[in-house]
Amino acid sequence: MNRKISLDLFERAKGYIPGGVNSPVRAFKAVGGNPLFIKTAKGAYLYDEDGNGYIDMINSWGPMILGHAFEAVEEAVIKAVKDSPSFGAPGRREVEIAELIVDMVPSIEKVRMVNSGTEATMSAIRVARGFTGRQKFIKFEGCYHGHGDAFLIAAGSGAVTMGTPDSPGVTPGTAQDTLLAPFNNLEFVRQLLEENRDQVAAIIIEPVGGNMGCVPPESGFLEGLRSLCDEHGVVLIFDEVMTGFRLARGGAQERLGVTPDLTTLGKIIGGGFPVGAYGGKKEIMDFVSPAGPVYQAGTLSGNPVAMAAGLEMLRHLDDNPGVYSQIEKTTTKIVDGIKQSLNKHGLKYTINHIGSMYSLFFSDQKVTDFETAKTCDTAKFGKYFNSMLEQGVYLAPSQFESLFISTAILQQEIDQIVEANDVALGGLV
Ligand code: KE4
Repeated sequence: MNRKISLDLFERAKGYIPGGVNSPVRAFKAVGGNPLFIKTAKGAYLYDEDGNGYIDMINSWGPMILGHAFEAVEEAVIKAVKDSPSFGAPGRREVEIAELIVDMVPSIEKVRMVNSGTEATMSAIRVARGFTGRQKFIKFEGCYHGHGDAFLIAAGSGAVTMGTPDSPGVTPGTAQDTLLAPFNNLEFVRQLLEENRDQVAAIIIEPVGGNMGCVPPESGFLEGLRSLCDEHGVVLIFDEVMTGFRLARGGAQERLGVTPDLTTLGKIIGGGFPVGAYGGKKEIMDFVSPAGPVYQAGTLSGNPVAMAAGLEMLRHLDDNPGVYSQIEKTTTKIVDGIKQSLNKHGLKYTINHIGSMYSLFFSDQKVTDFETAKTCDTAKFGKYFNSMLEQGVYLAPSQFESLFISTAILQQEIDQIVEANDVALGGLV
């Protein structure tokens, strides 16, 4: 494929933007090659500046669940922008989307809109600390909650599981309050809570891991976290930035039947616009300013155009629950096709799949946490990724990302995706 314009744009970008991109994973560093600069997208397809078309399996990292340029969302945005893009004052749509989120997500009684998933998780931790008066919180290795300092923490060395900074610029003072545990390891969490009795404000988790590749919780794990949080007076936070409104109308918490105290949201909630949110129990959320003492603010929070996009997307999902069975069936057909190719080529790679999320792991081990995810052959994944790209299928440019299926992917696209997988996997033998 000719990608000269993308290449020229990337060279220009590197002169003005760190790494030439506005978010690191987009630079294709994990897979080799150069990023595509996208000119337009419609339905299941992305089109780069050189006019090459690709079936989109990332869908903007989740938001484009209805495919690109969904007309009802587009119309709502065009209508809203004519009334001015921003007021910096309350608007009707903020009330309407809050009412709808409370109706759709089982655990949310009150919700605050912010501008990204990172803002949502940062704020949720702050309010959990303010509500409990405690400082520490537990996160899980391989779970990503945005780029807030408190989350950029690697597992500490040795028995003490106090975190260590995972990025320059994050201070030891910050890291000392972040405790790390392996995903799907309830016993480890039980011990952490015993060792830090009455010091832990919150446990934050992706109820289905998406940032180490797709890693569902093992049976009883989330239920066990719920019980431990009740026993220790700890706020259970489900980071549903990825899974919210994707795995079910009410997100992973509805699908898996475990109710958190707080939920963080993003991606789909904005219909493609920069929106995040955090919400949950009234008694906790009423600690948030100006109702309570925990400060949090945002110039463009509840922006009318972004609210119009998010409202239209959530309304469509709320009115069309068949979307969820449709994208689950589509994903199952794709996964079954890949499994047939793996068997055909004698490859022992493993696949994790839930709803409209899946990951093909280049490892013969069952992937249940970050340690097992790291056994993957990332060089082989890079070859596979680029072969798929050459065949017009746009995957996440990292082994440690989930894929997201949209309603715009129909039988024709399924057939092309499965065929491309067969060629790409065959090329690795
Ligand atoms: P944002 O700040 O990127 O809106 O959201 C951060 C975030 C929080 N929680 C979860 C579970 C997330 O997956 C994310 C962001 N997801 C990544 C995809 N792995 C966004 C893509 C990127 O960083 O460019």
